[in-house]
Order: sequence, then structure tokens, then C-alpha cells
Amino acid sequence: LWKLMSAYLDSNPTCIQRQIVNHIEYTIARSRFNFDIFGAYLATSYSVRDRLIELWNDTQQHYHHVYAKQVYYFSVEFLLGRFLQNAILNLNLDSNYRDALKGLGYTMEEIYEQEYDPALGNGGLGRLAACMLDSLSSQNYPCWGYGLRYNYGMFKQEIDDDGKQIEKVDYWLTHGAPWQIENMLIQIPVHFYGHVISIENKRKWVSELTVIAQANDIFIPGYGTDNTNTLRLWSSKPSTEFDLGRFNQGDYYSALSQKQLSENLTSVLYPDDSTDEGRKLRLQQEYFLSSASMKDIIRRVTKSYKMPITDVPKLCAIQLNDTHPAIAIPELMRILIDEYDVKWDQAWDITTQTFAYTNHTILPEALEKWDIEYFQTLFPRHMEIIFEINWKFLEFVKSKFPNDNDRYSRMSLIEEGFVKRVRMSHLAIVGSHAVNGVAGIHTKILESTLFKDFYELWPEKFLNVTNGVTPRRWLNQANPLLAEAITKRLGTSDWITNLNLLEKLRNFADDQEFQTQFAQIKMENKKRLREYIKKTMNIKIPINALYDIHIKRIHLYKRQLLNILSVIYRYLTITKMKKEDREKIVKRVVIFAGKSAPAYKEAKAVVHLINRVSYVINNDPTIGDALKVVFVPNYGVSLAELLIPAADISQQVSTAGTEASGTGNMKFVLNGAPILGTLDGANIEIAECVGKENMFIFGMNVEQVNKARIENANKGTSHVITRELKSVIAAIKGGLFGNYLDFSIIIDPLLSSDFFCVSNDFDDYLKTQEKVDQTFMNKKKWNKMGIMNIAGSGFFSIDRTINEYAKKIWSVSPQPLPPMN
Ligand code: 26R
Repeated sequence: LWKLMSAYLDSNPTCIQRQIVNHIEYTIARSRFNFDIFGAYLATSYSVRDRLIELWNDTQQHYHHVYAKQVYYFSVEFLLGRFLQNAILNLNLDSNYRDALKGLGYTMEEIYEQEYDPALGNGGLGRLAACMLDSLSSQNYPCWGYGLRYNYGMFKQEIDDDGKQIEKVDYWLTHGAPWQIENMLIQIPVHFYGHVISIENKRKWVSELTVIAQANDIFIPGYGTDNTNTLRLWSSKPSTEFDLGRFNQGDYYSALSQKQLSENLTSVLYPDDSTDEGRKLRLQQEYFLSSASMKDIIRRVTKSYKMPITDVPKLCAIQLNDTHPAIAIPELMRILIDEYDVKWDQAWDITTQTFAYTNHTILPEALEKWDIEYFQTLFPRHMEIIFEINWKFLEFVKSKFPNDNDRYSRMSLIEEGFVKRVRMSHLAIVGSHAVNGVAGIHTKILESTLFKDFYELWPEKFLNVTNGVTPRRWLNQANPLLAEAITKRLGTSDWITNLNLLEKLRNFADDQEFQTQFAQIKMENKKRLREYIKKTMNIKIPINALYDIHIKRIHLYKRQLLNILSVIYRYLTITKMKKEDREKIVKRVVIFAGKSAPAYKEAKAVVHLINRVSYVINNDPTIGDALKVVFVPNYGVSLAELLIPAADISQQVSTAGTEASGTGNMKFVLNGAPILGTLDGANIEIAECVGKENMFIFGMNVEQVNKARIENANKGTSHVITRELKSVIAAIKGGLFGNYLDFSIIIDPLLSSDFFCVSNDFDDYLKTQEKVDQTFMNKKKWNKMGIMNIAGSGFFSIDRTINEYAKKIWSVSPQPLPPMN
């Protein structure tokens, strides 16, 4: 009856209005006769949240009732993007809310625009976590996301007058956070420092600092289902008890300042760079997340489900999103052994059956290693447990590979050397029953190089699960015109939850009418983007140009440098052309967006160079509309939703063997923008699905890169630089874009070791760019390519990804709420 009643309320615009107005008055305490648009947005959000709370309660009760095995996704980043539109679309409330808000004098779009996009992640890894939650809910899998509720998200990026990146703090909570519910019943103590004592043959950790983990819950709706799961984000609070030992009795102020430190624990998200600054706090954050989540899970198993702790692997599958939460492994061991008296061997079985680990990068600077001394100080008992794990593990390796000392030191959880360090990836592999890479080529590289020794020991532990993206946000929400056109062509909107249905679009790839429609939609999306660029940056870009988009974190391996160097080459070529020839070429708008880590000098120089090139080209009257370069500041999820549907081409040009998978590449394909890219990461699988003829592939493959790197290093300054690249470097050196010293840090290496092989791939890149222009002139061919991209994108649905994890790693099945009776 209750459900029938809420269904009635949902479908009635005056009821929705009433709920909104009630929230205006009783939740945000404004007058119902006098509220602004931000108030309307907040109240709308609260009214949607009310529905989520109902669904969430039903869902949790159901899971409990059937003793469902649950997935626990541990991640230091969840890059959710804006929430309201996604919730309304998932709950199928769009038209009702549209009507209700219209009655109050607002459009849906302007309400959506009010929401601040929280940036609680760096990039790919964080956004993948968010796509996974959407899929887990949409497919009715019982799950929890566990993460951290940072006060400061990723910095806000501004570009100064000189073209350099400036970082501004992002105190996102001041913009209101209607989606989080601070659950005061869930406060979990997490301990730090101290020492270990022995009592009655048992080890016991006596800690010196306790910090409270406060649960902040966000309810994750699924598309077209009532199942609603939880993302639980921990924030730190000082505990009210004064810890013994660390402070002199009566030393009130020093004790207080220690308390204040604990409040800062979840203050800030760390950028993905390798600088040491502030990294110590990061290890504390990682433990804070791992320990609080582990204790919360054990409470659920033993207190809520009332099951023995030995049932943890039957009821829980914990996925580690990279090694960041890998300290959860010794934490579970500690709880089992020290607090529940489980024997080592059984505790180890429970632990390894519970955990699985996903690797997301092979870049050596991103592999976590922690100094033993620091580790020991913070977590003395965990250090003991890690030594014990390591000792037993190495004994096992010795039995399998006798007399192989090199192997033992390569595989040890402890890196020997001047400072000894804990290798978090080794801990994660040894403590898990499954280890996966995120694209075919990436997993192969893990097996054949980075984790070769482990693969030889346990080949059955390794598997590939290629990433995916959610079609809900990345097509249905971001590109409503295209979504509608697809639904019309297929005669169903089922593709939203069954993306393989897009295959049928192949039948319409040559259809004149569908091609025209596809082109028109692209045009509309380009207009939307053009307006944004005009409004926010005051740059005028032509509409009848090829929109070439390169958006992702700025990193040397992602080679935004290769792109901007080719833009300079294009510019130099155009300036040399006769006026009448200039008018014949394909107009290009080259768009970049992305953040550089604050301390990553080379990446910052790349941002600087792009902006200087953009100033020079955009202000050169002889160029006119033939070429425009735009660096859109402050890239994030919301900007991606605007940019991706407007792309004619996407750039995925990392040096082969460096990009684990990429997920931006998939979003462009889904929106009908072919890839200009290398045979790297998931590009390779995309080529298999959409066909090489529907992409622009260039450059060396991994084997060639490996050879070229050695040659580059050996030849040093004498390795081959083409005439074209020489002319570009000469222009930069000549000061065309300002002081060369600003860019020498990224340009000089091109003439010596050139680790990312920009010089090696430059020639093929230029030729392929030429091919892009040629193809763009043939409208029929171009539109067909776009449609073939959409049609081939089904495999890259996150739903396929999740089903693979569920089957091959988690052994969980969907638990849909029973239909209403
Ligand atoms: C430890 C710290 C220095 C750190 C390094 C790197 C923290 C975070 C990162 C981010 C990495 C792990 C990341 O985002 N990797 C990306 O994961 C995506 C999802 O699997 C891939 O698509 C993408 O190729 C990969 O770079």
C-alpha cells in the first residue's frame, strides 16, 4: 500500500510541488513565498532524497532477509559528478519533476546547473568507481562503496594571464551537500601509534591515538530498479576519550592539538603525483578508510546478520581499488587473530578468500611503497603481521623455486636497501585470491613484466577485466538528443541497460536519414559547447569545423605534448599557405582540458605551452577560423558531459604500453566520435569491436616502443628528428610562444632520451591527422564512421564489466527487490 501511495505521489505534479515546498520551509528554513533558485534546487534534491531513503530501507531489509553476499568496493576516490539529474533519470521521474518545477517557475536544466560538482577523485580510477556503483545498483547487486569524505576535493584549476595553471582550494561543502546523510549511529574508532604487548601468549596492540570515523551515507539509485545501495564515506572526528600514554597527564593543550590533527585526517584528497610532500598523512588516510570499513563490515556480519566471523568470505567480497586500501589485509588479519582468537592459518584463508585486487597503473612512480620505520611507528601490530605474512610467503616461494635468491628478494613484501620499504602491490597480490588488470594489454603487461614472478607462482590468480563506462550518465544523460534518436531507431530504450543492442545500429550506418540526424545532433551539441566557451572564456570558435578533443589528466605519458606540437606544425603550415588555399582546408578546433598535479613540473609546462600556443594562434588574424586552440579550465565530470557529445574526434595518444586502459576513450566512442589514437590500453579492444577502419590508429606498438626506448637512450642527442618536428622545435626555441626556458624542461628531452617517444611517433601522427582531414570532407563516410562507433560500443558498458567481476571474482548474484504486491 505504501508503495502504491508513493507511486501516486510521484506521478502527481502538485504532490511533488508540495514536497518541494515543504522542504523549502522545514528543511532549509526559507519562506515558501520567497525562495531563490538555489533554494529550489536544494529542496528538489531533498524531495528526491526522500524517495531514495524509502527505497534504500526496503533494499537493506531485503538483503538482510535473504542473507545476501555483498560486494564491498574500497576506494580512496569516488568521482560521482553531479547527483540530481542522475537520480531523477534513474528513478524515471524526469517528466513529473519537469512539470512540477515548471509550475514553480523553473526549468529542469537551470535547477541541475545549480548543483556543485564535488571532485572527490583524481581521474580514471575515481570515475571508474562511480560508474561501477551505478552499474551495481542498476543490476541489483547488493553492494557498498567505502571511501573518504574529503573536505577539500581536487583543486580548482584556473589559468593565469601568462597561461599557467593556478590551483585554488575546493571547499565544496560550502555549496551544500543534500545527498549525504551523516549517520550518527555509525561512528567507529580507528587507532594509531603505540606499541604491542604480549598477554597470555597473545599479541595486543596498545594504541596511543584514537580518531572517530563518522559515516556519511550517499544512496545510490539504480536505473529502472528499486534497489538502492550505499556509498559510505568516512570523515574524521576527534574522539572524546583522551588516549593514555602519549600525553602527560594535565598537558591539556598538547592533547588538544593532537585532537585537532585527527580532525584534519580526511581534510584533503591527494593528487596523483609522486612528490613526498604531505604523503605521510596519506598513509594515515588509507588506514583510516581500511580500518573503519573493515570494522563496519565485521559488525554487519556478526551483529546484524548474527553470523560467525568465519563466514566473512561467504558474505563479503572486498575489491581493492588499487593498493591504496591494501592495508585492510593486515587489518582483517589483526582483527581475526587478536580480537576473535582465530588461528593464523584459518585467518589467512578467510582473508585471501575475501580480498581481490585491481591494478590500475604500471608507472613505477605510482606504485605505493612505504618506509618501514614510518609504517612501524603508526601501525606496530600491522608491521608484525606483514613480516609474518612475508616470512610464510617466502618459505612457500622457496619450496616452489629452490635456490633462487634473486627471486626471493624481487618478490619479498619488503624492499631491501638503504631504507626498507613495504611494497603495497606485493601485499595486495599475496593477500588476495584474484588480481586483475583493466584492459587486455594491461593484464598481459602485468603478467609478463611488472608481476611476472607472481604470475609464474600463481597463474590462476591473474585475470583481465576490461573497464567500462555507464551508458546512463555518458549517453542517456549527457547526450539526450542522441539517446532519443537511438531509442526511436531501435524501437526500444532497452539499450540503456543492455548496451549490446546498439549493434543493430549497424543496419542504419548507411541510412541517409539517420546519418543526417546524427550530424544534426552533433551540430546541436557543438553549439552548446561553443556557447559555453564563448560565455566562460570569451573565445569565438566556428561551428562548421572539426572539433578535436583531448581531455584527461595532464601527464607526459598521455602525450598532450605530441598533440600541441602537431598543432604548432599545422599553424606553421597554414601561415605559409596562399589565402585561397587556406580557405579550402578543413577548419579545426583543437580543445584541451585537464589538470596537472601541482608539483608535476613537466605537466605544468605542457599546460603553459598549450595556452601560449592558443593565445598566439587565436589572435593571429591571418589564420581566422582555419585553426583555433582552446584550453578549457577546470576539467571534471560535468565538463566532460558537455565536451564529449560535441566531439568529432577524440585523442587517445598515450605511448603504447603506458595507459592501463583509459575510459574516456570509451565515452567518446559511445557518443559517435572516432578515436585518433595509439594501440594502447582499451583502444586495442575498441579497434576489435568497432573495426580499425572506423578509427585513426597511428604510432608504434608496445614491442616497437620497447626497442625505440633503448635506441633513444643509446643514441642520445643523435636520434632521428624529422624535418617537421625540427621546424616546430625551432619555432618554440625562437620564442614564438614566449621564453624558451619556460618549455625547455619538456622540449629538451625530445632531443635526447625521449622516454615517451614523441619524436618517434610524430611523423605517423601528422600523416594520420592528414587522413582525418581527408575523411572529414567526405560527409557520408564520416557520419558512417560515427554511427559504426556507437554500434560497436556495447562491450564497453560497465554492466559487462560488473558481470565479469561478479562471476569470476566475487561470486555474487543480483538480489532484486521482490515486486510490489
Ligand atoms: C599512489 C598515488 C601516487 C596515485 C597514483 C596514481 C594515486 C592515484 C593514481 C591514479 C591511477 C591509479 C589511475 O587513475 N589510473 C587510471 O585508472 C583508470 C581506471 O582503471 C584507467 O582507465 C587509466 O588508464 C589509469 O591511468
